[in-house]
Amino acid sequence: VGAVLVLAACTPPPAEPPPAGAVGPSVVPRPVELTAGEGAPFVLGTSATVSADPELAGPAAALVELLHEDTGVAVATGGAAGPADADVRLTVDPAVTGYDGYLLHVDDNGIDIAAAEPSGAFAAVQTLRQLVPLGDPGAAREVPAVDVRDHARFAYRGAMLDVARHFFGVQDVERYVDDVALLKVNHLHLHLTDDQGWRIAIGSWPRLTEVGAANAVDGDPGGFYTQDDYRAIVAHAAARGVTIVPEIDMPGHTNAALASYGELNPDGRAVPAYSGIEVGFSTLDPESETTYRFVEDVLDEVAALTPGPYLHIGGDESRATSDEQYAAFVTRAAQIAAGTGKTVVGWHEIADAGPLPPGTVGQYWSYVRPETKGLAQRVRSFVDRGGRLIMSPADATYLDMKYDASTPHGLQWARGFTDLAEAYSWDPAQVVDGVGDDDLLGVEAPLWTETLRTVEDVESMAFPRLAAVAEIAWTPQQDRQLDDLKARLVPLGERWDAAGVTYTKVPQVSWR
Ligand code: TNX
Repeated sequence: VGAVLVLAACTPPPAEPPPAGAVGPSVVPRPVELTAGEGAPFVLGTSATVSADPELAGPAAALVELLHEDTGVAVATGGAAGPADADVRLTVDPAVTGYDGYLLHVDDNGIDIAAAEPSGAFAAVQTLRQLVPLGDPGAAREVPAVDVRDHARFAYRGAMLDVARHFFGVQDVERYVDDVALLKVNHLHLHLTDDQGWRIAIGSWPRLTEVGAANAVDGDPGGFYTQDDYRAIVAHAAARGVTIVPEIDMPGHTNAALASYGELNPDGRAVPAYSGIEVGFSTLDPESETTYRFVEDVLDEVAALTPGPYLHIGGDESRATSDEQYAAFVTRAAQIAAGTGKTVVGWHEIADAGPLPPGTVGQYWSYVRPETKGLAQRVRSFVDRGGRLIMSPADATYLDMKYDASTPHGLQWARGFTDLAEAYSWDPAQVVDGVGDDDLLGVEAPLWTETLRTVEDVESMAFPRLAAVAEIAWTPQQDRQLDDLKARLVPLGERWDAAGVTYTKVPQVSWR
């Protein structure tokens, strides 16, 4: 980190970016290897065809849909004279290595994508989209001849959306899935429950949404997902190669549940709904068997809706329980979660419980330079117990922090403003002493929504910073340079404009 910062500080200010059309192929996150080809470009005509090995039908379907959305060109599956004759050909190649690894070759004869797994082909689809020039809808485009060999640094590249403080409907969440998938983010963590709202219908505890979903921060309208809504989100995400990670936050951050059912409260009485933004005041009754029946019923239903491997049990900021009660609660809740067959994930505080199920993943949300005494040892305990870590340092990855004093929404508690440089200039393997690449599952950028009401608010906070965090999670550390990222954000910004994605034109980038 130090070296990157020093370099950035000594580098002269970036030159004006070249005019539109003159930039070479530009992709975010930066691929491991991208070589411009010598030959002629591929002319993507006013209609195009895609063929794929059966194992890659998912990414091929995504390409057909997205390429049409991006260009207005009619795109269909199959080739005129057979699969080999299609414009884009997706082939399984077991020799392609690395997390979500793929090869992408473009010449005047067509476009070839090779990957060992569907996840690699999904990544290739997003690279290809960024190589297709913008143009009038339906018009032919020249895709530059190029050779890409690429794979991710980390298996888990995440974004989190808090749908509890403010509710975001199915369409908004699906739009955010599409937004993050462009950046090869492959997990969307949904923070489904908090003090202000419970957002997922649970058949065995219906008052959670009958009562607990009505509210949001500032008394704004609430809302919730029926189980069918939730399945629709999961399916939409899967069609983009994105896994949904559901979070039920416990034992704190539970006022909405405590308002719905008196028997979950330590004194047996339901509390009023909460519309403020304080944290740390609520807790499920850690001494009551009813609580554990509740936890089991809820986690069973959520796990049944979840094809993905992870189940997040929260565990943050539980300041209304004693240390002993907290440890005992989390130990049991984690066991119940593991009993569903899922890998347990929790905010890093759950390190204080134990024993945790083997493989439990901790999500680190302290700072890039940890301040809390003893934190490194607590965080390393996940690795010692056979689990791994997701890095979400709040002063770099919390997308709800203001960029600067001009940001209309957002908070500032995580060491003040977070500009593009701060979001980008850190190395996940240099945060916690003794935690290196092999101990990391990946990186996630959470977006808390106390101050955010609309999907435009969400996008303006996420972009461009999520592009920086996604690149940290994808691109080798030695290949990342802030000035280079800034140059590649210029054409990405034009893509966001064309797609109607709201982003913040941070002054550090020479947006066109
Ligand atoms: C801390 S980070 C929280 C959330 C807030 C967020 C606001 C964490 C695990 N908990 O409850 O929404 O700060 O930035």
